[in-house]
Amino acid sequence: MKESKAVCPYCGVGCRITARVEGDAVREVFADKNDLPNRGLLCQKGAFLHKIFHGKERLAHPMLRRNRDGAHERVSWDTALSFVAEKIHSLRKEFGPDAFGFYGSGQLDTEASYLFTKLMKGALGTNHMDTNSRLCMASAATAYAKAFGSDGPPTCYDDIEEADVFFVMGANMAVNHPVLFQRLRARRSSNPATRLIVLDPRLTKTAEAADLHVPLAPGSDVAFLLLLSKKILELGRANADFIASHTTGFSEFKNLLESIDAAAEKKLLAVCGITPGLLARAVFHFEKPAKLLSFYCQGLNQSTHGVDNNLALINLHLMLGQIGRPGSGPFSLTGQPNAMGGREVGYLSHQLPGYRFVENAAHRSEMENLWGLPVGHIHPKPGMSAVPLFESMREGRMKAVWIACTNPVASMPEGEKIKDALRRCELVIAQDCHHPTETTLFADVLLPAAQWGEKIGTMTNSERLVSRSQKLCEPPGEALPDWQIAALAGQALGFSGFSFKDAGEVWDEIRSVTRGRPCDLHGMTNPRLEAGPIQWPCADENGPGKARLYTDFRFPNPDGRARFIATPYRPPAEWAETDHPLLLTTGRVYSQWHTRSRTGKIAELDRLDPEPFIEIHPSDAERYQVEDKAWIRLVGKRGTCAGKARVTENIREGVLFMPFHWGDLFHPETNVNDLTSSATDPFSRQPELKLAAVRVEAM
Ligand SMILES: Nc1nc2c(c(=O)[nH]1)N[C@H]1C(S)=C(S)[C@@H](COP(=O)(O)OP(=O)(O)OC[C@H]3O[C@@H](n4cnc5c(=O)[nH]c(N)nc54)[C@H](O)[C@@H]3O)O[C@H]1N2
Ligand SMILES: Nc1nc2c(c(=O)[nH]1)N[C@H]1C(S)=C(S)[C@@H](COP(=O)(O)OP(=O)(O)OC[C@H]3O[C@@H](n4cnc5c(=O)[nH]c(N)nc54)[C@H](O)[C@@H]3O)O[C@H]1N2
Ligand code: SF4
Ligand SMILES: [Mo]
Repeated sequence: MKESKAVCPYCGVGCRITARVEGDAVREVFADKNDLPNRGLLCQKGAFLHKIFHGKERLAHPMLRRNRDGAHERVSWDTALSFVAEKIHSLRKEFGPDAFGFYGSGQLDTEASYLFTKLMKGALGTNHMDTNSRLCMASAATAYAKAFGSDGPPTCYDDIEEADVFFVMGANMAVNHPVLFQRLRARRSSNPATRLIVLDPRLTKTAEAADLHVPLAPGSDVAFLLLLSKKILELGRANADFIASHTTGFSEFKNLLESIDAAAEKKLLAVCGITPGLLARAVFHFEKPAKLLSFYCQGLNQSTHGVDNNLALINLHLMLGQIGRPGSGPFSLTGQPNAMGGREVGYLSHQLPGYRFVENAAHRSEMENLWGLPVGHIHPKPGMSAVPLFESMREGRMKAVWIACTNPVASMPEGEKIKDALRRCELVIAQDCHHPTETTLFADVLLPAAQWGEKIGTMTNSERLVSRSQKLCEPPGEALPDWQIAALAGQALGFSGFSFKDAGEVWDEIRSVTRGRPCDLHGMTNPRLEAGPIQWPCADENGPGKARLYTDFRFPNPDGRARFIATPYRPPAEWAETDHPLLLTTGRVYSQWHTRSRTGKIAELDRLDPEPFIEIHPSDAERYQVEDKAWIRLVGKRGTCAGKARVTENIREGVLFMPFHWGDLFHPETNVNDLTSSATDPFSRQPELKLAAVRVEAM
């Protein structure tokens, strides 16, 4: 039996795993107590990782369908990639650079994300490349950049052991970042003076563990944060020294808070759907100086005012001076295992590697230099983000798309529109380790990817910790690591700069393009990463990484200061009305991962939550004659969706909750994204997946 180290491929906690391998079989996985960041802990999804190799429906060979009515036939890699290259060149020649786009994933490792970025934005000179991070981290990344001058969480997990008050907003950590939440619980039991405040329309497992749960109405976070900040200001708790020395924009923020008179306060409380008493109980926890650590995720990000939600929370931290010191800071929880690494190498349509931006002329010229491209080759405008990318396919403008490591037919809002988009596309390429998925069914070309454990790859977790995963076993058939598929594609398209002998060589190039940047990976040589994970920035090959950012209170904005950005309350894109009187919000359960292509095939996990359900408050159940465990249909403005009713007092009256795990391969009527909306945040372009108006019908 051999032991090898890997990183869990599910959530952004980024747990390190030791795998016991016998021959080519992964026998068991466990966590070593000396390994960071999880110190011996794993959740159930991580603990059953050895079972993902037994899953059925693996895609093991390249497959091609030359016409849509025919079946996929097995072909060689050469045939598949020459077919793809020829088609892409001819479509671009005929219809221009908008004819081809790429849609990737925060589950690709950094090596693959980088090479696809280099292929699209560098070699092909198009920024029409986006990823599922647009549905996930875009609002958080945009807000960090607006406030501090750069993306990147300033905090680290060790802050948990230093914090006094935990403020968890729009995140169900007990379910979605379980190992981190265990650490938070441990801190609370060893130090009972610490406080946990949870803001969520549902009494989640996370909220159950809290000192105070505020069951605010969906979409009301800015309203709540304005009220909270106003009361804290009135208590005289603003940190005047910090504000004067290290920030700009406080007077506008203060004016906004002071403009909230008694009538406006009443209105904002009504928006939140909470009593003044509940607000007072929240304010109480801020009366004395305390180290404040805030965790937040999709409850804030997936909104038409997702950036405002983030900024409103950052404003609170700046006002209290709660950043850059141990135990404090606004900590954006990363969803996917490598949504951080992908951003570091510029995989969203407005980014370039090294936290550079497409719109910045100096950044473009630096990348042209590093990539050996002619001056002016990189397109100066951000490409289409996820929603418009698929919209342009539906409108017939984009003719070809390459989809890697994501299942947009099940995970994008308005699933039916995504299907239409793929039907209208002349060429759909899907790179996945499974087939069928809701998306691969629409593909002309299927490219088999090696999955976790079958390849070497590097990922960055929520706390900027960069971790290398080892190869544990061989991939099935002809499946290849994603980075290698990107490299072969670059070669097939006729570009230089795409031959690499191994993943380590790709990593060395990534180190060089992040050198001197905020997310500096230069010091992380391959041998160092083989020995263990390191946090960025790490400039020096012999120096350590950095646990916390902004400890000197200098921010990467040109004036070195952090910015207050005043955020008035704005209502969501849609709201309950006569025909659609209930508000649906969506999310996750503990045992399933997204569209279930892995967790749905592991019996031990699947049986914990085997079918789609809809949480509904007893009063609403009575009003609409819904019985517990009965199948009900939700009718929204864009479609319908069915699930089993769960009548529970754990959800606000007027609000429903349904997880998005069960796409239409499970059942043609269970995709909750047939109901969700494509309305997006004006700054981050992240869609409002957390709110749709619906009515209930019996089935
Ligand atoms: N088990 C499991 N773990 C996962 C994943 C998974 O699929 N399964 N996915 C990973 C990924 S990619 C991500 S992005 C993260 C997501 O992690 P989370 O963001 O924690 O997950 P969600 O369940 O989508 O949403 C969190 C909470 O937001 C609440 N919410 C809804 N609307 C609002 C609102 O307007 N305001 C507030 N304050 N709260 C609101 C919901 O009730 C829900 O409890 O999880 C990661 N971890
Ligand atoms: N209603 C609603 N919708 C949502 C959300 C929500 O909260 N509510 N959350 C959004 C968020 S935050 C996210 S992150 C997305 C996630 O949505 P998706 O990314 O679409 O979901 P996954 O099921 O993780 O899809 C990953 C795909 O990659 C494949 N895969 C796994 N490993 C590999 C690999 O190593 N290489 C390759 N090439 N393929 C691999 C899997 O088989 C699977 O088909 O969903 C979004 N959609
Ligand atoms: S907490 Fe996240 S990273 Fe850790 S084992 Fe569970 S799913 Fe994997
Ligand atoms: Mo996500």
